[in-house]
Amino acid sequence: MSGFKAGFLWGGAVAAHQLEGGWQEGGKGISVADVMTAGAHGVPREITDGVLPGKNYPNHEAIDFYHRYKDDLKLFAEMGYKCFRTSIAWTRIFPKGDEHEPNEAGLQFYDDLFDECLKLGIEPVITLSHFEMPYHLVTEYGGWRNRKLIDFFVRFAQVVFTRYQHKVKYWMTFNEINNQANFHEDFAPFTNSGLKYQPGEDREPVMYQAAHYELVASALAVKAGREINPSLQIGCMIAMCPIYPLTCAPNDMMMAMNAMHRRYWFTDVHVRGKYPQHLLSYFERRGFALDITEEDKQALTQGCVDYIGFSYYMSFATKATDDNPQLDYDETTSLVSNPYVQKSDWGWQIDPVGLRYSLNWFWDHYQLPLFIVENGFGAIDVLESDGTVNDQYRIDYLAAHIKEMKKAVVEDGVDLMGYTPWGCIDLVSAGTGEMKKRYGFIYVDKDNEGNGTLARSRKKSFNWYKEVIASNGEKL
Ligand code: P53
Repeated sequence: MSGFKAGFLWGGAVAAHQLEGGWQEGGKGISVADVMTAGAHGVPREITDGVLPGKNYPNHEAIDFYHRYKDDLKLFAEMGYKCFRTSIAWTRIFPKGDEHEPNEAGLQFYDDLFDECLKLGIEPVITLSHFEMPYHLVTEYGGWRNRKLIDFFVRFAQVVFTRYQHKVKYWMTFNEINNQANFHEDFAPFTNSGLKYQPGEDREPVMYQAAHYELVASALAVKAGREINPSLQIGCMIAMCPIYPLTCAPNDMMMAMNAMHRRYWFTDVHVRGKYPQHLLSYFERRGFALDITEEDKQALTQGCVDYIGFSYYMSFATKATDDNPQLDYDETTSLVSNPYVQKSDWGWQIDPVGLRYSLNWFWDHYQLPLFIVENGFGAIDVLESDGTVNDQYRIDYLAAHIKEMKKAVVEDGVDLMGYTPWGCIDLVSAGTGEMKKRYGFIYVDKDNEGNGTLARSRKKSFNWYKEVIASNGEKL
């Protein structure tokens, strides 16, 4: 008896913009992912003003899943997937985002994709907005700084809930909505919310305003989804990097608590339908006058999520410093390296125990079913001349995390719905735009410059994960 419940959702996760390609096919509009170039570890992706000639935009072709999904899904079925998490590219359904009528070719593509999944016994798990909002909403409306986006998003949600209600049961609204707590860098505000800042602009209140509109949009979407079909399960999606105090000095502990407040209040609003008092007090202290209406507050209480989906890759650590007497957390300056854990080649701290801690943290706070919808190891893989990839390091990473996940379920009693490792087939990295940062059980022949045959091959981890699923997590 492994402790994972019957029907545990073993599977894999991806996002439309990172694997589909076909960026101009079937009437698709330009998304924010289509104007981001390839970067590298320490080299940010460039956000260009529209699509410019001569630049490398890795998401335009990605791994061509748009044309190859039938074969790729067969490989997922071979591993025994019970579910497959992907997103619906908003720009396939509403190419510009502000149209009144959806694009039928885009809707048909996802009908075909979901039918194919279901034929193979794989349940689709769908994110509505995964770093791929229409670029037109950025240029015309300023992204989520504009309240009008609430209506556009809710319309999109209603269209897809209605269309796919009998094919898709599990949904999430905004992917990693809390990444934008890191608002000093350009990446998270742009990918989460389509925010481009003016030089010298006070970024923080703009981020809170955008997040507020998203949370209202999420709540209205949840409410609409329930009215369309009460059997839909609609969750939120949080990027969980638990923040530890570097030492047991009391102020380090307080600093870590404040940091957790600053990164995870989004979950409070999604789950409880209202803002935590610590954040309202913070707005007051900082003098942030946000547009939060009585109607918004009402909407938030009516659209609480059914479950918490979250990603887990790493933990963070922080410490108090003398120049920060109020112990305010700033994600670009407050993090320190944890001497007790190793790091990946991209500097991500590897901490399997942190997953058990995170599961317990969510469960203690919210008592809602949890779903680990991303976890994985971005690494450089070598394709041997015989076509194999010996990714033992990936197996080690995932096995260590699954062991901790099992302890959280069996020993700690956490209610866990499923586990979908990230990038179950190699795809374009969100953070860097690289192909070289690989997560998959399936190798895709393509490099950072876009060269390669796009051929797929099974890595060593492919057969390993197949056994994990077949044994319901017993054989690690
Ligand atoms: P990449 C930062 C921190 C944690 C998760 O990331 C993150 C990010 C953004 O880079 O993103 C999630 O590709 C995201 C996926 C993404 C995956 O983690 O930068 O939901 O779209 O690909 C891995 O290595």
